[in-house]
Amino acid sequence: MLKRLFLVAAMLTAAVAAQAGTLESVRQKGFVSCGVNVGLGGFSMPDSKGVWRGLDVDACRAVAASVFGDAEKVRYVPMTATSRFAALQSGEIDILSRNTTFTFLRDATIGLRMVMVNFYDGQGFLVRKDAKIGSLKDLAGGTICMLQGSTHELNLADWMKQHNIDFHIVLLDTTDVLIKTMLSNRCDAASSDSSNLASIRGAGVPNPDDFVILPDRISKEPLGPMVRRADDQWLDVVRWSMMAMVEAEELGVTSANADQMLAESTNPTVQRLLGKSGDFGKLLGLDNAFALNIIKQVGNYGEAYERNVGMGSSLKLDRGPNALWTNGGLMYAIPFR
Ligand SMILES: N[C@@H](CCC(=O)N[C@@H](CS)C(=O)NCC(=O)O)C(=O)O
Repeated sequence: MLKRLFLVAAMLTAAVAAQAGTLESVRQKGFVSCGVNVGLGGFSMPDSKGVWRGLDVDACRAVAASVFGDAEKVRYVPMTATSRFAALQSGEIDILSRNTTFTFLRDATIGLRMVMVNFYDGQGFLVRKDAKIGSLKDLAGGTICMLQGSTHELNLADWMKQHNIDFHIVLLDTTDVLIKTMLSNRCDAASSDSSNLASIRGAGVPNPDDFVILPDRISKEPLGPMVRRADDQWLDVVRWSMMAMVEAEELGVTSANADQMLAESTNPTVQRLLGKSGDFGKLLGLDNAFALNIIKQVGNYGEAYERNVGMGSSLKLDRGPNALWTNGGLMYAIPFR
């Protein structure tokens, strides 16, 4: 009995130690170490001045705003599709925010935890317009190029099995190589998350009008950040930082009106979100103004979407499934109460 109690106590101590983990170490080093894509327009890419921008970058900035009251306190660590998980497991990075798909196996077997979807996507296909291909089935027997270490290979294998259609699959290392191989006519199609293809079509090839994205979507690719397992406090910090951006959009709180809403809004949810009541920040080990800081410095989810991948960006993706649930989409904040 005593031994069992001791064991439980030891496990609890270990759990508490793990919980003290990342938030504390991030505070001590003074920045959030964020694993991002080496360069994917709209998601994570340095601009002409070397400033990182994108929807995945904004997830990192939101967490920095929560922890430090300063969205700039992030160090970006570029990751390839294959290096990303080990970097998070080893503690090299605190968050992996790199157009990463949530799947059962990634959640259950690699010591990591999915936080929250920040972009609902699906696997698509980019083809040359002059090939006059209308759908994936027209490509039967053709060569499809994609990146290794991604979800895409298995998705396509499943699809081929289901439809009894075969393709020749070529696996490549980086997006740059994928684009070059596509441009040299060695692939009939490039396959990836459709947002990825939009970014390649928009900025990766010399003439976007030479390429089209087929209407087929063969998979669900819910993208979002991951953290290490057994660090519930850090998981909460990252999850509720992102949730705050969606809740703010639902409530109509923006970077422009947040201060005014804090001063004037009589809506109890707005008051809790912005830290006027409820002590929600403290409950996460943060300042009660954590969400206010995010909204002022990074914006609500809709602002981040439009600026990075929506109408204010070169990608011009409509909200689609990433619209708020109140507008027929899937973005839905768990209530702040
Ligand atoms: N969402 C998928 C795909 C992520 C992915 O790595 N996509 C490639 C497609 S082009 C990419 O971003 N490559 C950038 C690079 O490594 O250069 C996953 O999590 O496996």
